[in-house]
Parts: sequence; C-alpha cells; structure tokens
Amino acid sequence: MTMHPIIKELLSFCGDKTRLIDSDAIKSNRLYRMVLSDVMEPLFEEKSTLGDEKVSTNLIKIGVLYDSIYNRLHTGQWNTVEATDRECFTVLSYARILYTLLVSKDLKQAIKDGIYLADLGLMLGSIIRVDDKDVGNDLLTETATRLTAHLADENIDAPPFKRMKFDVNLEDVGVSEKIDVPILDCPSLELFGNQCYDLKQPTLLRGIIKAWPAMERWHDPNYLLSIAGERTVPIEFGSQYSNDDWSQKLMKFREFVEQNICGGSSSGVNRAAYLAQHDLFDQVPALRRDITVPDYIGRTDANPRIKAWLGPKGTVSPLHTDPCHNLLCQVFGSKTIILARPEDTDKLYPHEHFILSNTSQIDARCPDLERFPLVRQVRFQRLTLHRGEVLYLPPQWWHYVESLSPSFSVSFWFE
Ligand SMILES: O=C(O)CCC(=O)C(=O)O
Repeated sequence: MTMHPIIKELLSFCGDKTRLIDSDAIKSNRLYRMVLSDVMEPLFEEKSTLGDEKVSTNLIKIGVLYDSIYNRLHTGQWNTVEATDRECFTVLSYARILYTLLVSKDLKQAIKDGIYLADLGLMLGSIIRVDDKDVGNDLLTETATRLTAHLADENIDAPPFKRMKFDVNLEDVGVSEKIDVPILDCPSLELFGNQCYDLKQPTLLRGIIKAWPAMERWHDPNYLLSIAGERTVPIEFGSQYSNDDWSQKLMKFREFVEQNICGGSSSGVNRAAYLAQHDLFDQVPALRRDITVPDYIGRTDANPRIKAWLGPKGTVSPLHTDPCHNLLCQVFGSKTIILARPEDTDKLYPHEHFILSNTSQIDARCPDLERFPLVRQVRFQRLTLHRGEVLYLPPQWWHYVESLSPSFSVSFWFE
C-alpha cells in the first residue's frame, strides 16, 4: 500500500516511534503495548510492509481498542480515569488518523475525519510532546493544525462559504452608565499590584487589550471560520449550567457559529448555545497568536489558564465563584455582570451538592426574596463590560455574567 505524502508529513514530526509505544504508561499494560506496536511499527519502516490484509487487520485492532477505551473514559468520574487509558487513547487517535488516510478513497473526507479524531483525542486523551524542536505543539494539536492546512488546500476551488456577520456594535466602548467598581486606564504593574491584586479589589481596566490582533479580527466570523470552522468543540445548551435543562454536545465550530450566532436562532431565548470555558487556544494555536497574556499576570504566574467564551445574546453564567484571580477580557460584544463579596457567601445560598457548591441558588437578576431572605443584606455591585474592556476579578468573588449581544470573551485564570 502506498503512503500518501500527508501520512509521511504527519509521521515526520512525531519523532522516534518508541516514544509512542514504549512510554512507561504504555509499557505497563501488555495489551496496549502489543496493539500499538503492531499498528505503529510498520508505518515507520523504510519500505512499508503493509499489505491490504495487514491494513484491514490493524484497522480492526485499532477500532476495537479505541472503542473499549472510549467507553471507559465515559464511565464514572473524570478524576478516576487511568492516565494509561488517556495516553493510549492519544496514540490510538493518531494511529487511527494515519490509517484513515492510508485507506481513503476520498482524501478531503479523510482529512476531515482526521481533524475530528484529533479533536476527540485532544479532549479525552493526554498531551504527548513531539521531538521536533521546531514544532511548538503536542502530537495531536500539530496533527490537527497540519490537516486543517491541507483541508484549506483541498477547498481552494470550492465555492466560497456564504459571508456572515456578527450583529455587534463596535463603537460602544466607554458608554456612560453607572459602574460600581473602580476604573483604571492602563495602570502600571505597580498600581495594578497595589490597588487591585493585593487589595483583592474588582476593577474595570481599560486600554490594555487594544493592541491585540483579535480586536480587529475576531468580530469577522469568516476569519474565525477560516481558522477553526472544521474543529470540533464542546457546546453548552440550556438556560444556565445549574439548571435541569442544561446539556453539552460536541459540534463543529462552523455549525455552532452558523446556527447559533449568525443565524440568531437562540438570541434571547432560554436555550442559548455557549462555547463556555473552553481551552480553544490550546486546541487552535493560530487563534492563540491573536492575543497576548497581559503583563499583570506575569508578576505572579507564568502559566495562566486561558479560556474562551463565545456565544449569542442571552448566555448566562449563574452567580458563582472561582478559586483564582481572573482577567476577563471582552473582545467583542458586551456583558452585564453582577458581583458580590466573598464575605456574603452564607447570604447567597450556595447549592448543597459538592459539584455545585461554588454556585448560588439565587437568580442574581431578580432574587426570590421570600425563598432566600438573607439576600436582602447583600450589596451587589453591577457593571457592563464592553468591547475592549477587562474586568479584574479576585478569587472567591461571586459573579453573574449575561451577554447582551453576540460576545467573545477571553479569561485568564491565574495565581
Ligand atoms: O463570561 C462568562 O459567561 C463567565 C466568565 C467567568 O465566569 C469566568 O471567567 O470565570
């Protein structure tokens, strides 16, 4: 069987095969070690010995082990999942991508299937670094990035996708309204340290993300789709994550944007779809290059967790707390935010179940004062976060966030 140049390219950056099949985790499980060496070793041979029959047998071996680990990864609680299962799932995803390309009669479809398998592997598997020093990404991120570039080549002659627009006001920075937190214009590192971080004082920061390329690029859906349209992402559906109507679904980024943001189908209704708290920038490094970590973070933390929040008008994150500092950066659209102090926690009726113990039972917009009478004693603080503005949120502060238009925010959680 002849190897398509894309397969050779994907094999070229993964490094020595022994890293994939001889890691401590894989060696600790005889079945995993046996299957992975059976399917991976022939791909690395100078003159491939892979005949049609061997390819079919190997595809079956990959499929059976892949399905059985996939089922185990979906059983029980995530923190009890074995690291060995996750690592094997990553290598199997990679193997499955290579074999899918090997047997494909339709290259474009095989590339799309490969991108999907890489995304699933990134969500469920573990990070495997590659040997090549020029490749900054891990194995599956690099695989998905290369396949996305090949898909663009395959699409070059296809009719263009319909052009789309987000319905957002790009001129609404700094409109006059009551803001209950201090405002600082591009403070120095020292001022931020003294007035915000050390005092744990929520503060609206202006002027600090204006040079991000994202500010010019992301309000154009066609730009986002050209980079991430084919990628699979987790989307939340429902009025808010603490309600019974809430669920999560994997979707292509393109479908999510077309059906839920540009199509406007969920604007203002209680089934808003939300790409919430997702590690989009690890998954799609090309988008990561459009933002920079604000300098304030580097004073205390070299590795902030960066999350994407993209959705239509009407997404709601119910009143909740997080354990770390946060810079919530508004790239486009606006959000209404209601804050309450950590000291008011026992007046905000956190859910009793441990999974939701950081989330209040009250609806911060219009609390039911008969059911939750202590809420009367809470002095809420309100603000609207506009395009280009950043909210500094100290740890354990309660925050409720609702989008007033299609909106894209980036949060940096840091120590
Ligand atoms: O923007 C949102 O919907 C919520 C943001 C948030 O809760 C956070 O950044 O911690």
